Amino acid sequence: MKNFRKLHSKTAGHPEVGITPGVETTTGPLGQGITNAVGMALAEKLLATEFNQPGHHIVDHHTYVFMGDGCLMEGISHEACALAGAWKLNKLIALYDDNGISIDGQVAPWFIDNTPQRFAAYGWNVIDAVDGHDAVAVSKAIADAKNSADKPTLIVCKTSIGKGSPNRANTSKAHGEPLGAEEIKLTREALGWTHEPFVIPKDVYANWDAKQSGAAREAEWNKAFAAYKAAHPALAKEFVRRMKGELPKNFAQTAVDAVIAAHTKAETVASRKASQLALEAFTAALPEMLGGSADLTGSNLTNTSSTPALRMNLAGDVVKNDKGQLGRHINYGVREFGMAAIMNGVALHGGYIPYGGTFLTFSDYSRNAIRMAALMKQRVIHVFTHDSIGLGEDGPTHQSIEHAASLRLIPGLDVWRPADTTETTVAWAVALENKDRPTALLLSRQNLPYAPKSDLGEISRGAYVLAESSRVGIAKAKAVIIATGSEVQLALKAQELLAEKKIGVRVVSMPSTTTFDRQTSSYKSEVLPAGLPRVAVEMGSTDGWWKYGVAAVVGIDTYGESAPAPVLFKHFGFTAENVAETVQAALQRK
Ligand SMILES: Cc1ncc(C[n+]2csc(CCOP(=O)(O)OP(=O)(O)O)c2C)c(N)n1
Repeated sequence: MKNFRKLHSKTAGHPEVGITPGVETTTGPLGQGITNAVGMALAEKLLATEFNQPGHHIVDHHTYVFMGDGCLMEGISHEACALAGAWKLNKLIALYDDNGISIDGQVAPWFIDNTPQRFAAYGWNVIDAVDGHDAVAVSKAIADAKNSADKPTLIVCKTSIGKGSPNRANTSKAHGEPLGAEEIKLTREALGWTHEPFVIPKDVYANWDAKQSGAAREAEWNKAFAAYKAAHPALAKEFVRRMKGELPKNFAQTAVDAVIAAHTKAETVASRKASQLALEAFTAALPEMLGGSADLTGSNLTNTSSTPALRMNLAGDVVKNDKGQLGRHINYGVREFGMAAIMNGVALHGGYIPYGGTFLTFSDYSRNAIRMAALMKQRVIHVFTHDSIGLGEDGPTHQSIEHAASLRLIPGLDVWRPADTTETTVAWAVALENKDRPTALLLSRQNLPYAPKSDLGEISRGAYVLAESSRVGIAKAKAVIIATGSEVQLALKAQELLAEKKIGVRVVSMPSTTTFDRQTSSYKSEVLPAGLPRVAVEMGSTDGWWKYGVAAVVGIDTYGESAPAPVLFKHFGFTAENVAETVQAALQRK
């Protein structure tokens, strides 16, 4: 504690997972902790359903969460807690620090919700008016909560912020600022606390020291697991693999097979459909994949034949479908932010690789949870479809402009915008293999013709030479066109148009700038040779492209329009002719 908020200390300003032992999630952005907890409790319930056997309850724990007024004011708490009720997460126990104070002061003028009634309406068990300073009362409430057979429990703990401080208790001044020497003195007197700073009295230490009892509980579990392993060796092995987050040994082969199958079929489909085709293979091979969509399943195409919808019966048990399969595609409802932060909780718990879909434009709703996944190094995969003006008639509210560029700015997040079935399959494989980073897959609504390619090995490096100028009969390239996703087709057509004018260009497909940026400088300069002018083509903000030393960007820095996609492509200059002219202009300027 002496190092509180000092550089590289274990006691950061907000607790961070992976830095401080015992911290299970990084919290700080209010409302996401409770939402992570819902994800953790869901993971526990699903794992228990999958792995527990009669007489062997190896997955059997409660999920506890502390939350304050701030968490409950945040909209995301509504998204998450409504789902916790619907999913009957009876082993989720939330303790609400009901002190009536937030940073601006007494919350009464701006927070008048009847919280117990609100949670009862979500289908929660509510234990109201517990004295939060009375450990025995809280303990009794927790014991009661554990008896809840089919509902999560909210324990409303009435507390005073800064209890004991004569002048600061029950005021927002007790929230974050130090009490100061004089008030500390008065508080010590009021509480009768005579010990020196940082001295923990022996009896207090002994009461809080859980090393022995914890070790005993751990030994108990290890014994139970050994018995489980003896009775169910295959399941036990699979459980260990799943909890370690390791892919099955044959995954690399599964991925190669899926990529080659996509390449061989060379289908013309939307990349969202290509994603579903890849998912069909990967969800069959990976029982840990836990899918979902924020009420856009038919648009995001996140479901497959091995991922039926997750459903609970009235008792709260996960039910099997008529084929005997357990549900593992989640209808999150229209709750993008909730979905993203619940997926973080699922990933943190372990045992599952969560993925979920919505339209790319609504990634903004999820954005802070995506950022948290990156900060926490969690493998969470976002399926963002309808990735550009190519969605057409729905218009500017739904057409992503700045989203690809802004997602690429999140450190530690991989962003893929694949051009066809093969690139989409590679993107999925890399996302699944990237154990310690989240991924956003940006996918088209509209069909994309297959981009013929000779080498599949370099796609996973984020960018590769898709078509040398020799493809169109010209020995030497004078320029490079860099394109992503749906615009790779434009680049190939522009290459043909330029060939008619005896101008050779190389087409580089760059499905993942974030992945390409991590490659060696020699690979980068192989793909983007020095001296050749570069033109980037992407239906989105031009900002991010200048770092690749481009001479021009065919992009879009305004909002889109509502019209059929082909009309919009022409209107905004996404034609092969315009790309070719832009390259010619760049060559003339050289
Ligand atoms: C999303 C988000 N918005 C704002 C903040 C800044 N903030 C930190 S604590 C707080 C008030 C929290 O009030 P409450 O939960 O009642 O905590 P208490 O004052 O009782 O400690 C705010 C606004 C934050 N951490 N996260």
